[in-house]
Amino acid sequence: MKKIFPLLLGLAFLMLTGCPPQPPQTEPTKKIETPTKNETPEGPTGKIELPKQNETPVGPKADPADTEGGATSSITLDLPDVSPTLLPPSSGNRASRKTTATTVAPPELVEPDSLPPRRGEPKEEPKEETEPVAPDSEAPLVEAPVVLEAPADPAAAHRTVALEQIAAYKAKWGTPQEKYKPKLLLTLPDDLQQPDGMTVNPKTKTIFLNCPNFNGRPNDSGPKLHPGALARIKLDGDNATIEKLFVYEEKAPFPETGQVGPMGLFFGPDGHLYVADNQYFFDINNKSRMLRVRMDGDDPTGEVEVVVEGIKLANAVLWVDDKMYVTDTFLDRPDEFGSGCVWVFTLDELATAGVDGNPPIKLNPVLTVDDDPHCLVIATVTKLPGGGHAGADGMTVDKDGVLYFGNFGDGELYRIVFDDDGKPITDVVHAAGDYFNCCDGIFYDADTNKIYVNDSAANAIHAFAPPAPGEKAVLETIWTNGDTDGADGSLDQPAELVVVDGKMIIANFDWPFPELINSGFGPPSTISVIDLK
Ligand SMILES: [Ca+2]
Ligand SMILES: [Ca+2]
Ligand SMILES: [Ca+2]
Repeated sequence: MKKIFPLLLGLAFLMLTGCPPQPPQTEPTKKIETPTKNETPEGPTGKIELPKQNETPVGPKADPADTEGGATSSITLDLPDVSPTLLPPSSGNRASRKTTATTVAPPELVEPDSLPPRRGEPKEEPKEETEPVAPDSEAPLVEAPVVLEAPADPAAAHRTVALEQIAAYKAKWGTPQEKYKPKLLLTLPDDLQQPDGMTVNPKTKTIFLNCPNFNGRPNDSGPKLHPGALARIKLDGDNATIEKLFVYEEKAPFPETGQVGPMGLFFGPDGHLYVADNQYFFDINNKSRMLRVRMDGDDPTGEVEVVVEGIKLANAVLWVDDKMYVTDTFLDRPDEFGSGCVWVFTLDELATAGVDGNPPIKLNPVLTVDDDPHCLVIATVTKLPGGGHAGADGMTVDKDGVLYFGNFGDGELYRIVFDDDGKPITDVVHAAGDYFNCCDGIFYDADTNKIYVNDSAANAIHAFAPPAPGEKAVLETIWTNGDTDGADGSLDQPAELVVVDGKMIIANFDWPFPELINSGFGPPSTISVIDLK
C-alpha cells in the first residue's frame, strides 16, 4: 500500500545507487552572483548563473526598446542560510517567511522509516471551503475557517502549510470568484490517467496532451501500470473529446528501462512536436531526453526520434522563433538544496540530430553554466517551510518575446531577455515564497495579456500581467480549492494549462507528495476548464 512521492524517488535512487544523502551543512549567507565584468550586460542575476563565454545560441530577438532596463542594477539579495535536505521541513510559521533574510528552521533529514503516510491512506487534514464572493466586493475579505490542528504526521504538516497558504491568499485577495470556478471538461480513461504537458497546434488550435502515467503503481516503483501516451483534445463549444494517439514506449523506449516519461511538449517551427522525456523517476543520472514526434498537421506520422540526450529531469518545452528551450528540474549539484536550469537548442542543430545516422545532441553534465554551451541559466531553489527542492519547471514567452520560467520548489519566477549579442539578462519577477511557493506549468495568454501559474501545492491558479522592465509581478489568484478527487472539476494538483479562445484547459497531475494539498491519487483523472470570458 505504501507509495513514495516522486521527489522522494530521488532519495530512493540515491540510496539505491549507494550515494549517501548530502550531509547537513551550513553555508555562509549567499549573495547574488553577478555577471563577470563585460561578459554580460548589467543587471541582477538573482541566484542565476550565466555563461561566461559568448557561446550561447542567440535568444529571441526582442526589441531592445521593449526590454531595455528589463533588469535593475546592482541588487543584492541576502538569502537565508540554507542547508541541503532531501525532504521539506515540517510546518513552519508562515508569517515569519520573507523573501530576504528569511529565518529558516534547521533541516530535518527524515529517516526512511519515518516517511509520511502514502497516498491512498486516510486523509487527516481539514477540508477547505471555497465560498464565492462577488468580484470587487467592498465587503471584508472572508478568511476561511482553517482548522490548524497539530499534525499527526509530516504529510499532514505539509498539507497544513498549504492550507495556511490558501487562508493567506483569501486574506489578501478574497475568496476566488465564482465565475472562475473550474468545471469538469474531461474524465480520462485509465490509460491516460496522469495528464501533464499540454500544447496547442498554432495552426489548428487542436490541443495535444502528454500523460506520463507515473502514478498508480504500488510504492510508486516498478513498471508503470500504463505506458506514457500522447493524446489529442478537440474542443467543441463547452464540450471536448479526447483521443489517444500512441504509446511512447512503443515508439522510443529508453533502452535501459524500456520506459518513457512524456511531460512538456511544444510544436517546433518545422511543424513537429518536441517532447520532454523525463527519465529522472527511473534513473537520476542524466538519462532524460528530448524526442521529436514527426507530425503531419494534427496527425503523427508514426516516427519518433531521439534528438537530445543527457538532461536530468526534462520538464517544460518552449519554442521561440528558431530556438527550443527546455527546463531541467534537478541538477543535483552537491552541497546545495536544489537547482535547475534552462537549456537552449537551435533548429539547425536539432534538424540533423537523431536522423540520417546522426547521433542525438549529447549534453555534458552541468555543475556550472560553462559546462555545456546549451546551458542558458542556472537557478537555485530557496529552502522554504513547506517547499521542496525541485527547480526550474514551467516556462512561457509573452508577446514581446520575454521568457519566463519558475521553480517548482519555491515558486520563484524569473524573466529572461536577451541583449544584442544574444546573451541572457535574467531577473526575478516573483521572489521565492512571496505569496505562493510552488510553480509548475506557466502559460502566457495574449488575449488577456496574462501569465497563468499552476500552483500544484495549493490547488490554485495565479495570474499576473507581464511586468514592465524592472518591475515585479503583481499577482492575483484565479481559483484555489482544497483537497479533492477532481470529480466535480475542481483542481486536483494542477500541473499545466493552455488557454484557447478564452477557455483555460487545466491538466490535473494528481500524483501527490507531502508538500501538496492533494493527499491522494485516485480516479477520476480529470481535465478542468475555466471560462475566462
Ligand atoms: Ca511541469
Ligand atoms: Ca487527488
Ligand atoms: Ca483525481
